[in-house]
Amino acid sequence: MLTRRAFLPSAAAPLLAAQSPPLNFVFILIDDYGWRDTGYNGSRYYETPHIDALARSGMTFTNGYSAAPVCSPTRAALMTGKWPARLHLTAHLQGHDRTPPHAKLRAPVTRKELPLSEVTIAEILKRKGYATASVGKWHLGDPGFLPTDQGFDVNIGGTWDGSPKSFFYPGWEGKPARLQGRDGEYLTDLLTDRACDWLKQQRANPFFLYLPHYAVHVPIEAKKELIARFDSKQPAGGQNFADYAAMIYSVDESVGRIVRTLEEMGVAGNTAIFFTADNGGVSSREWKQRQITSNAPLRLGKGHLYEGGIRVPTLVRWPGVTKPGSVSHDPVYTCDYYATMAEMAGAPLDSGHRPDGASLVPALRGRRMSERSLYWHYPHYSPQLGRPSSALRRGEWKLIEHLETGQTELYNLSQDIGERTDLAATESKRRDAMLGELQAWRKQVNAQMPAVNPDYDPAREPKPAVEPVA
Ligand SMILES: [Ca+2]
Repeated sequence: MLTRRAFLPSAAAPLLAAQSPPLNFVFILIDDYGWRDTGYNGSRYYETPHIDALARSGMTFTNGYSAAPVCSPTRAALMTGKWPARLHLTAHLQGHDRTPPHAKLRAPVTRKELPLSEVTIAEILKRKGYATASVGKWHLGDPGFLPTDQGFDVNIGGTWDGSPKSFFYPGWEGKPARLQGRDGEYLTDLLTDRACDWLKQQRANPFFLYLPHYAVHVPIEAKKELIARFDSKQPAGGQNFADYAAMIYSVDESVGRIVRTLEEMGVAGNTAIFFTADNGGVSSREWKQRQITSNAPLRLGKGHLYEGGIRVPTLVRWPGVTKPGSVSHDPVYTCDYYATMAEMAGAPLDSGHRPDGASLVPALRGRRMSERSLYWHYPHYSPQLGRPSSALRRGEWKLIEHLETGQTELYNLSQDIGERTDLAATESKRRDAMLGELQAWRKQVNAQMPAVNPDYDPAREPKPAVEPVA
C-alpha cells in the first residue's frame, strides 16, 4: 500500500494550500532500456513487479520517446529541455568523430560536454530551495562539467564515462572514477543504497533526486542467483538472455526500494516520480555475440531513429494529480521534462533559457495535449549500424530522412508501429510537407550536418543493419 500521509484530496487543496508541503522529485533514468523491457509493456520474460506497480499507481505514456537514440544527447535534453540538435550535442561523448573510415558521409564533430552556460533543471529547482543529488551515470562532461558544476549539491558516481568497467567491485575501480564499493558489491545496489541514504537526510527541504542507473547498458553482468532464476525460465517474445533479465530485475528492485524509502519517510504522497530510459533497447549483438534484447514489434533498437531506438518506457506518478492506472497516448519526449518539473514545482524558468519541450502538466491532469511535432536529428554512424538521419513525428505519422541518400520513409504508427509499410510514395503530399517542416526545423536550430567524406569507398562502406530475429 502507498502511504498517503501528505496527500491532500483535491477539493481540500485550495483551502490547505498554504500548509501543503512542497512537491519533491525523483527522476529515474535507465540506460539502454527497451520499450518492451517492462512487464507492463508486455514482456513475458523479464520481471518488473515494482516498475509495473508504479505504472499502475501513476500515468503511463504509450508514445513516450527519448530525445535521441544514444546516451549523452538524451541526458543533455533532460537537463536543459532543449533539442540535442540545438545544443550541438547529438553524439554520445566524448563527441569524437566515430565515422567509419570509408562511409559516404563524415559526421560533424559535436560538443564534448554540456556547456556551463546552460541553465539545468537542477539549477532551476535549486533556486527554488531544492536539495539536489545526481546518483549514477552523468555522461555529460569531464571534471569542470560534472553534476556539481551544473546545479547538483551532490554527485555520486557521475563522470564522463558512459559505462562502468564492471558492475562488480573492485572490477569497476577507476571507471566510474572515485566510486568506492565493497568487494563483490553490485553497482546497481550501491547506487540505490547511496540514493536512499541521501533521501533519508532530506527532512526540512524539498528535494530532487536524479537517479540515472548505469544498468542495463553493457557490460551485461548480473548477480549469480538472479541469473539462475532466469536461466530456468522459458524465453518469450524473442527475449531470452538470462543475464540481461537479471540486470533488469536488480533495477526493478532499486525502484521498489526507492518507493519504499519514500513511504517510510512519509513523503511518498508529495513526491513525484518519473521513470524512463535514455534510448531504446540494444537489439544488436553488442555483448559476447549475444543479441541483448528484442524490441519487437518495434523496428531495430539503440542507435537508430526507428521506433526501437527511441520509443521508451515512460511513466509519471504525481500523487493526487495523475489518476492511478491512467494512460496518455500523447507523443512526448525527454525535452518535455524540464518545463514539466519547473511547472509542477512552481519554479520560474530562467529568462535567458527557453526550453524546446512542452510542459506535460495538462496531460498529467488528464487532458489531451495539443498536437505538435517531435523532432530528432542524429547526423552520425552508430556502433549499432545506424546511419545519419533525421525524423519527425506529428500525430500518428512519422517521417525519417536518410542524410546519405536523401531517401525518406513515412509510416502511420497507429496502424504500423513496426514501421514495415513505407507510405512515402503513396502519401507523397504528406511526405513533402513533413520533409519541408523537418528541414526548416534543422535550419532554425542550426543543426550540424554531416559532410561529404573524401575517403568514401562504396566497396568498403559499413554494412546495413539487419533486423534481428524476434
Ligand atoms: Ca544509453
